[in-house]
Amino acid sequence: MSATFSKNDTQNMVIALKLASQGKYGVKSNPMVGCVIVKHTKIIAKGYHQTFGKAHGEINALQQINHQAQGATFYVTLEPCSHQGKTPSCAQAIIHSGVKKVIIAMLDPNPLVNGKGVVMLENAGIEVKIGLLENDALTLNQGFIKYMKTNKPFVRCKIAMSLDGKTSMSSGESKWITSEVTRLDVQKLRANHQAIMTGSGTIINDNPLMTVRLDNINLTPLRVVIDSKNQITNTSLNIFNADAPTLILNPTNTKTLSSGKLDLGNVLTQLGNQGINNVLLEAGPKLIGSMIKSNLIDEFIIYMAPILMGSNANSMLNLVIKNMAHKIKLNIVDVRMVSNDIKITATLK
Ligand code: AOF
Ligand code: ZN
Repeated sequence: MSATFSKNDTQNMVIALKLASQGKYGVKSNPMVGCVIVKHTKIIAKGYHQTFGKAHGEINALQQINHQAQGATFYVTLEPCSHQGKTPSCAQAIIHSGVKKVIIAMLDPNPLVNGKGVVMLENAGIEVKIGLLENDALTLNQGFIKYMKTNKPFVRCKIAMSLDGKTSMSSGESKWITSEVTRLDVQKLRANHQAIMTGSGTIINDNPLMTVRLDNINLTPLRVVIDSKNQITNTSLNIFNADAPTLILNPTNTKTLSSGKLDLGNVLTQLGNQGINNVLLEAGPKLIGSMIKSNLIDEFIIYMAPILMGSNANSMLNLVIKNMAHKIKLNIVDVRMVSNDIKITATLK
């Protein structure tokens, strides 16, 4: 039977989730985790995981009350860790603080923890309830969860297109399809990813920077270029500037091959092994086609501008689909306006 929660419980977990999201620019491959400690219906401490390798959310909250939480209820967005990692076990710290009850949004998919944190708490006589606002917690840490379950990062594919589904003119020209406001939205999207991935075609045609350029935010996601034909030779291209690190993957410099060709699944596993949990794919129709074919895209963000680009223009996808039986089905999960453009969030069915 699933646990039941009060309105107060929900309110406290909403606060914990909001706190967690404040860690988004600092936690890198770790999960965002937030928590609140409540005594006699009053919040006595709040915390979140701020920086990769530093104190977990639970410890940041416990520190505020000198690790004294006798009889309190602890709300946390992820199961407290049972293991000694870069930092000591949070479940242990919670037990020592005298907490009476722990309410958890979701279990930790990390095999080092997965359920063991709950067992530790319960063995110490603490009441544990799991599953409050679980879907929100799952959405918050999509990248961390995907990596823990598959060793591959979560891949979000961003596309800017016209209302007739075109992404560039036949000459390659594509500046600009969407509005300036939308382009700022894309900058914010980049800031939420650890890597920005593209293909050699986009690099050669557009010479993009592929960096995050937002006021007061200093983030340098890894620029990853899939260069399956060794075409990137010009070292004065913008991606080679000092603003962010760049990784060019071609058949001569990588171990991610299968039968002599770059294997995109292996590329993602390699990125996952480097501590990258989420990737923003900003590529042309060829690479998007290959990524779809290999079933490597988790989510699309499509910005659709109120323009028509005509029949000579290139479409978002270079992938031949012969008949309707083979059409690729998507689930639209969100639609909203960004200035005059439509922003569609969709997942593969
Ligand atoms: C976090 N922050 O607030 C919580 C985490 O390498 P460590 O010692 O930092 O441990 C990382 C693991 O700890 C992480 O993969 C997750 O399973 C668990 N919980 N991690 O970074 C937190 N509560
Ligand atoms: Zn922990």
